[in-house]
Amino acid sequence: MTVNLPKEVVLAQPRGFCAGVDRAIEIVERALVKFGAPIYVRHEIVHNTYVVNDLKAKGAIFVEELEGIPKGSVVIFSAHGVSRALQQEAVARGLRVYDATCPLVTKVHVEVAKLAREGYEFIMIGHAGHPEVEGTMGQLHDGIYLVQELADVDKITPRQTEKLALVTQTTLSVDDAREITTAIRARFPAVREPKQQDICYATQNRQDAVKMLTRRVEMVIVVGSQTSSNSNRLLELAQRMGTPAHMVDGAHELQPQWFEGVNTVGLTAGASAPEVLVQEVIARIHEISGVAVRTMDGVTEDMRFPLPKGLKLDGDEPPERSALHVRGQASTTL
Ligand code: 10G
Ligand code: SF4
Repeated sequence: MTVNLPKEVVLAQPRGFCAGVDRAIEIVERALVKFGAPIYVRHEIVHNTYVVNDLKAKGAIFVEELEGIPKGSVVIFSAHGVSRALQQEAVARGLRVYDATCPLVTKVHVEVAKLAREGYEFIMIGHAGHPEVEGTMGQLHDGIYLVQELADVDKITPRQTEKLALVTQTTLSVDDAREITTAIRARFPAVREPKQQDICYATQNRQDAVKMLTRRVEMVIVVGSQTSSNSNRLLELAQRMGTPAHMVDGAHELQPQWFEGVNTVGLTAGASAPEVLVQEVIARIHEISGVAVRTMDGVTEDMRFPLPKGLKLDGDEPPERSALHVRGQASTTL
C-alpha cells in the first residue's frame, strides 16, 4: 500500500521569538554570567518548556512565590509582568530585582497608572489567571473589571461610565478582541480606547501569517507549549480557518498518521518557541516524508528592546548566545 505523504512544508513568516521574549531570556542569561547561579526567576520567564529547562540547567530557579528566596538574591520578573504588590514585596524582602517585563506590557501598566490618577476605571479584555492579566490588573487595588468573553460585557458593573478606559492582554486573538471591543463600545459609548491597541505587533504579525498560511496548506503545525496563550491562539486561528491543526512542544510529539494524505504542511511557532524546535520539527517531518521546505513571504521583524541597566558585562560582550536566540526568520537548511 502506498501512503500519500506531504510533498511540501511551508514555514510561516514571521514565527517564533518576539523581541520581548528574546530580551527576557537574555536578561536571565546575562544575570547568570554576571552574578553566578542561582538566579531566581519569578514565574516561567516565558511559557516554553524547552527554554525553561535550558535556563534551569544553567542555574536559574523558577518560583511562583518570593517567600523563601534568601535576602540579597537576584530575582528576575518574567516577561509577562507583575503586580505592584509583588514589586513591593520584592523590595521589602531585600531582593535585587531585574525586571524582564516586556516593554510593551510595561507601556500598558504605565497607561493604567496614569489614567487611574485622572479618575478612570478600566475594562480589561484578557484571560483570568494569566500572569499578564494578574500583573496589569494588579497595578490597581480596584476599579479594573475583567472581560474574558462576549457574554461578560453585560455582567460588569463599573461605578460610573463617564471615565472608563479599555486595556487588553497583548496576546489575544485579534478577531475576538475586535468583537468584544465592539460590544463594549455599544454598552459604554464613552469608553476610552488605547491610542495604539495593546495587542502587540508580534501577536498581530503571527496571526496574520497563520491566516495567509491556511490559504496554502492542508494542515498546520504550531510549535509551542500548552501553557502559552499566544501559541494556543495560533492553533485556534488555524482551526477556525477550517484547516486541521496540531500544537507540539517539540518533534517528539509529532504523530506520523497526521501526515497521511496531506500534501502541504504549514509550520509556525508561538512567540515563546525557539527556532531550534522548529528546525527539529522540520527534520522529523523530512524523516517521515522527505519533503521540500520553503518559507512563506511575510513581514520581516527587526524589533529589539534595550536591556535594563546593571546587566552590562565586561567589554559588554553578551554571554555566549545560546541556540535559543536564533530568530525564526532564516530559511531552513534542508
Ligand atoms: O502567550 P503568553 O502570554 O502565554 O506568553 P508566552 O511566554 O508564551 O509568550 C510570550 C508572550 C508574553 C511574554 C506575553 S507579553
Ligand atoms: Fe512583548 Fe508582544 Fe512578545 Fe509579549 S508577545 S513579550 S508584548 S513583543
